[in-house]
Amino acid sequence: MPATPILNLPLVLLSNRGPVSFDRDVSGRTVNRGAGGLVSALSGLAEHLDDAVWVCGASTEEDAVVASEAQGGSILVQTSPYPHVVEDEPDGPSIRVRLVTTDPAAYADFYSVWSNPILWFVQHGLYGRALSPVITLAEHDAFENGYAAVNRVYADAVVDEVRARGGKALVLLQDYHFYLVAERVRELCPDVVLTHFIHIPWPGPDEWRILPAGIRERLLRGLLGSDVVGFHTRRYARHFVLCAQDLLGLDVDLDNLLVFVDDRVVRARYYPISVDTAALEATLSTEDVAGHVAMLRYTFLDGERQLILRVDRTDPSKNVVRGFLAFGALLDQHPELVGKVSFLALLQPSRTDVPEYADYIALIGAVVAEINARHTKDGRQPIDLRMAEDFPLAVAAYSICDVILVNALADGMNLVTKEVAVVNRRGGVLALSENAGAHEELGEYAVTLHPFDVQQMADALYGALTMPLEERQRRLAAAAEQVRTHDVGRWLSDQLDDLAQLAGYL
Ligand code: GDG
Repeated sequence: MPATPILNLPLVLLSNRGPVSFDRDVSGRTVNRGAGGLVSALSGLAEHLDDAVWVCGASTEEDAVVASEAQGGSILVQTSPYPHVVEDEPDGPSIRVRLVTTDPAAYADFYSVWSNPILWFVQHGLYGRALSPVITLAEHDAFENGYAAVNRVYADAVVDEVRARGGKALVLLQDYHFYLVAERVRELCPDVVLTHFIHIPWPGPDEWRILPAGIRERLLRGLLGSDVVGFHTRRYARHFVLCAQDLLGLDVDLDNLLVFVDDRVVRARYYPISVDTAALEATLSTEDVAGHVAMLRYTFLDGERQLILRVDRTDPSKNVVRGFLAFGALLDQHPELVGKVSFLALLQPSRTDVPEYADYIALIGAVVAEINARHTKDGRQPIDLRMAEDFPLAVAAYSICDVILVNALADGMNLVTKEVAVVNRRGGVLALSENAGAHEELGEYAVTLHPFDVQQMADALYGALTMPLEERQRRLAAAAEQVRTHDVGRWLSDQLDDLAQLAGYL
């Protein structure tokens, strides 16, 4: 939990998805708590403070109704024992939430033109460059009237909340949707302490040159409105400082990760995000998970058989197709493994409105069908591909796999790797891309993958499957220890300690 002195400052959080969202069923309005370690860590922090508000996008129709009822203000949500809105004094942990609505056309340009396709693709190095991206007047307009306009609306909501607290607050901004917010908040509220944490990779200056100079400079200037820009790894933080030097011509101190802008110093820092280990262990011990474990063991692990697992969104950055090609090569080159090793892929369809993502799902299906046709033995197909959202099933599979395959082309951190390290009970091997942020922390316990080299990945999978059990267990225990001592609470408290120092509270 946070360093106590920072608690003297009110807190304003901003993220695209918030801690709760509203829906409607036959019984009336329902409140759902947001899932995931980030939401629980930040909610945990906000619930402990006297004065905190979470600004986020209205993501459902009912959210928009709630926002309009609140007339642009915030609502108070008591989060335990079940989430519900309260009018005055809560009798349990609570959090203030301000749901922001924006013009639907502007939001579409912000989200489905700039944030998800363009920024995500630039930052994960997904563009082939020969033919994409093509930046036309439509993209320029979408930047101005979508990304920049929506950022202004969110920044103004944050400014409103800061001013309501006397103009001095700790402001925590999250992710690539809001690169222009910090600059505007600082301009209007010069006494804030501002940090912006970025959950995805930050590439070097040459990748950013894909974007027009005027746009990339605005994005960087926007971020430099922060006091601290936080990343998962030292590599991304260095890239950010290099971008400030190379693309904006600013003075920097690369060793200490500092950028000198106007009369201020902006710090690039790295705080590797992590998982809520206690919550994960609790999920592991539920009956739901136990039922899945029994079924998975029965299906995949009778006798001497082994299981390779992957759990990912169907995002091209996760490199699912090359992962299957590597598995196909493994079976081609080691026919003795056919019938003995299965590959379970639990994939969650993602961003299917983006053409590249829809095409990618089709390609995954075709590659799996081809490998299964080539290597089916005794009626058993080597790859079991399941497209579904089922977190308990994922946790069950984490606990009994022999190898977790994480071969992302680029991945900010990759929480799946950390989750497997904590809950696996079978000496599971982490087969981990050198381009996943998690590799900086866990690479020494993993089998390293080169995500473009299918042959190297096939060899690495073979090495993982044939590694002596003792060695597997030794590596897994060390990885689990690293994650347990650096869980999501640590991610947050390290940031708050730094900010407390900056604000002169320690
Ligand atoms: C972004 C960055 C960074 C799995 N199956 C289901 C499900 N999961 C959970 C996993 C894990 C999470 O979803 C996925 O997290 P990742 O970190 O692997 O990947 P991204 O979604 O791309 O996350 C990433 C992260 O932000 C945090 O900063 O690590 O690099 O790209 O926790 O166990 N969740 C649900 N249903 C499932 O079926 N709801």
